[in-house]
Amino acid sequence: MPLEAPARIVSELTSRGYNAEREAVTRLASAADPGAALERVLEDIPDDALVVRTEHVEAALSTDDAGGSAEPSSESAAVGDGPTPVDHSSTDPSPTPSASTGTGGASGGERADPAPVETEGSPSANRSADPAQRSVEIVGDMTGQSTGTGEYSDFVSVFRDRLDRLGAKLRGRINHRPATAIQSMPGGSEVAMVGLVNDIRSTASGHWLVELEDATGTFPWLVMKDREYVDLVDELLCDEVLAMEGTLADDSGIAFVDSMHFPDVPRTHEPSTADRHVQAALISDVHVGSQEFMADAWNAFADWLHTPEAEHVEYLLLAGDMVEGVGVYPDQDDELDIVDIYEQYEAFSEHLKKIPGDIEIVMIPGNHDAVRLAEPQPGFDEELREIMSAHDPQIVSNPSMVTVEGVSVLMYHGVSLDEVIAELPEDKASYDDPHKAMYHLLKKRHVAPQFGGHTRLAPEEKDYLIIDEVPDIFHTGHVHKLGFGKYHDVLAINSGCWQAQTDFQKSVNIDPDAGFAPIVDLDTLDVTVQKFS
Ligand code: D5M
Ligand code: FE
Ligand code: ZN
Repeated sequence: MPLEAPARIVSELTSRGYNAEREAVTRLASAADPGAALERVLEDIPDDALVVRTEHVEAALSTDDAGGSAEPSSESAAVGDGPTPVDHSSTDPSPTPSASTGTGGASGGERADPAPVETEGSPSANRSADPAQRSVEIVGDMTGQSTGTGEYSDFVSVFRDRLDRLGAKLRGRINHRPATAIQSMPGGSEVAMVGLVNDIRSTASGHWLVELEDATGTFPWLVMKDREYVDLVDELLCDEVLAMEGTLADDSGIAFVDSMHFPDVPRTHEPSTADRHVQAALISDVHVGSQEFMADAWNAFADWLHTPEAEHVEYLLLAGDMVEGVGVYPDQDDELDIVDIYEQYEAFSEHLKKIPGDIEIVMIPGNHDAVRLAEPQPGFDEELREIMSAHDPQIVSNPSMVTVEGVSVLMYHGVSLDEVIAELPEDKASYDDPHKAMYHLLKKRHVAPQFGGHTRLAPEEKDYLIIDEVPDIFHTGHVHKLGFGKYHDVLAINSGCWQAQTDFQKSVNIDPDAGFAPIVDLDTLDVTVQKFS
């Protein structure tokens, strides 16, 4: 087995019961014959050592002939907010030769003492920062909390909860009345209502009729085609919560809309940032088990995480579709590399082990994963957790709010993005700009507003899909396109995927962004994109 890749060295050491310092791995990787160097290190290492340290490698290499090597490289595009200046056209990154000096110059960071070694995950490559500085808090994980039985009453509760909680964000802004009260007000009155969108249809004369529903009943609102806000009708989805203000018609049977209000992210929103320079990689859609899974790109990513350049990447957030699954789409079997779902997770776990053991991993399931399809999706069951336990990832529900060193990240797989993109005009939401589709979910303060389309919703006592607190970062995947930008200062990132184009995607012209890892600076919320394909 060629051992030049850091991740493979780490796996080899792990399989022999050792953790390793990052620099030790870097040195081994750049030895002329890493396999022989590793054997020599293990021959010489003291019997009680659990961690292969730089000095062990140095001692072994001083009697060995250390040669140069090629390190995997990646492209990076530094960007701030705004549209996505990712270079999609660039070709494969060429390896950057880096000579091993054998004197300690290769690794970044000024590490005085060896940092404590993470022992939970399999592989370990020391990040120089003190792991005690790390923190991950989870809010809204509904794993094990599901109470829904699919009864009609559950649907009633979930929509009542949605109207109550999203309505609360609107009621203070307008002088609203219940639907039944509006019906009995005199014609010509100024009226306002908070409700769920029940129906949207165009009238014979080209105006729009939007029916709003609240706990008392429904009321029709007419949006005139020549009003400036008619454009907003294009953005509406059924079952979202909004408020309308307007004037009652003479017979009080309808109101003419003067303004519309959305729960939205307040313009005053100021994101929190981490107190130190630390980064998170935000990825999704690995699709292990698919013939199109890009193992080489994944290995290059894992290798890169072992390099000094990635030293500040201390978190990996994975937004679903770990595996390809079975029976997700018709004829999917023809494209499977691994047909057994458990074996897919076992293979995924092996790929996860290549990620340095001192990176914290948080993951949620997606629609290809082996959990219920209806959202919210609970985190994986015990059996699957056990299969994926080697790296000790935190596994939470889809969606969940994950606060990393003070920066809140709303993780959601993103199935509703298909719906948003299908329903809204191209300039407002498209596969090419997936982050713009995400903006609409932020504006509606709900990750999957429309019930009964692509997105399957599980009725629960409460609506777990509401975006109650404004996140600092909104992270989705699913559409296999990379895009990011800011909406009212919330960073929206849709990560790409690790699966090359499937036959289905070819048939519908989806050209996936595969093999990219967006890296977020948690202290500035700036994004850089690393390319591994
Ligand atoms: O989703 C990847 C993207 O491709 C997402 O936008 C859905 C779409 N997709 C992929 N295959 C199909 C089929 N067979 N029908 C409809 N839409 C599809 P993913 O969740 O990774 O499959
Ligand atoms: Fe996917
Ligand atoms: Zn998906």
